[in-house]
Amino acid sequence: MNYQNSKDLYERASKVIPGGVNSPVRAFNSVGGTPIFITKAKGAYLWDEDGNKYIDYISSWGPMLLGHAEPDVVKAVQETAVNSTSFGAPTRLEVEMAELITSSVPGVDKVRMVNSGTEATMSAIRVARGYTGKNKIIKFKGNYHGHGDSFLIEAGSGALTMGEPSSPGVTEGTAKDTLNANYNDLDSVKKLVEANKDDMAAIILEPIAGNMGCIPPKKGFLKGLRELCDEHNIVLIFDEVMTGFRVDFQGAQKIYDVTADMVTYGKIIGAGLPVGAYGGKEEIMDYVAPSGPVYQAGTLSGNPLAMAAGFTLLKKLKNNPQVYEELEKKSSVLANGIGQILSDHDIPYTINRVGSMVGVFYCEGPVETFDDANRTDKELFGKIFHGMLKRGVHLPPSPFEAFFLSNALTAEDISNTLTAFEETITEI
Ligand code: KE4
Repeated sequence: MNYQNSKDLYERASKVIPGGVNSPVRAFNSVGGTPIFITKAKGAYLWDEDGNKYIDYISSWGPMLLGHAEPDVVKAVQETAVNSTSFGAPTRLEVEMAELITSSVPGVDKVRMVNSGTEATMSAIRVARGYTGKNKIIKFKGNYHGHGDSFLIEAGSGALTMGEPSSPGVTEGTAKDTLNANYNDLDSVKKLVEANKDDMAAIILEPIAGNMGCIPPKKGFLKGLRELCDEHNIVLIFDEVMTGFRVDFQGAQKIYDVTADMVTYGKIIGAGLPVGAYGGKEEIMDYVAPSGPVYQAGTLSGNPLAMAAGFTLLKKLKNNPQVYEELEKKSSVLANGIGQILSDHDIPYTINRVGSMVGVFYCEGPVETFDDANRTDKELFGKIFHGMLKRGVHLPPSPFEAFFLSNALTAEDISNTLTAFEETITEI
């Protein structure tokens, strides 16, 4: 494979963009080499600046559940754009989008649209603090909730691979109100709550962790958090930016039958356009300006293009529930195939999967916490990443990301992926 045009572009980019990318994980820092610059994508495929074609397992980090350039989504954006791209005034589609979300997922009586997952989570904890009058929040080591100051304390995803347990620029004042517990370890949460119970505003987590690879909640973990929050008047926030509408149309709340007090969304609800959202019980959401005192705003929140794209995708998912069964089958074939190849080559591995979120760890299992995930063989991950890339398969460029499958993948794509994986492992 020739990557020359990507290399040239990366050199130019590095002169005018920090690290040459607009989001750190795209820089290939944890796998080495030069990031691939994409020119177009269709269905399950990406094409780069050198004309190379790839089977895509990033799906734009989640949004492309039905594949890239989904015709109805593209048509909705085109038809909306001709009537202007933003008004700064309320529109019908924002009402329909909010009605669709609140009627589809548990526990969300009202929802506010924002422009990213980060905005959604930042806003959700501000509302939880305003509603409870308390300051402290608990997050979990290895969970990532975007780049809001309160979360860059031993965050997962990009911040994790940067090797910095917390980012410079986060003040002591901010950091002191964020407490870190261990994922899947209820006792670690109970200890923090006991020590801070008069000042504990919220517990926020990824109900299925996707930013330290894929790590599902252990049996009883989510239910235990729910009970702890009920006992101490703490707002339970499920960050479903990644899992929302991916693992089930009703998200992780449905799968684990635990209803949070607030839920955050992103990615799929924008179908690749900048959209985030946070919602929850009416009594909490009515604290949000202008109905309540907690301020949050956004020039482009509920933007017509983003609503057109997201609403179209969510309607398609609502009307075609078989998508989730099809994704389940494809994901299972992929995960089992990868496991078989690693087993045949006596390579220690653990594969965690929830629906179309797949985590491959190159270490013995179980992988249930951040420390477990951190045992993965990162050097081997990098070799496999590049072995697959040169064979036309673009995996997420970080051992702390999950694979994101789209339903545009065919059985042949999965088979070709497994052939590339077998060749890669044999070559290493
Ligand atoms: P954004 O601000 O990137 O839209 O969303 C932040 C966010 C919040 N919560 C969860 C559970 C998330 O996974 C994310 C963002 N996910 C990463 C991928 N793991 C985005 C990729 C990137 O940073 O470029």
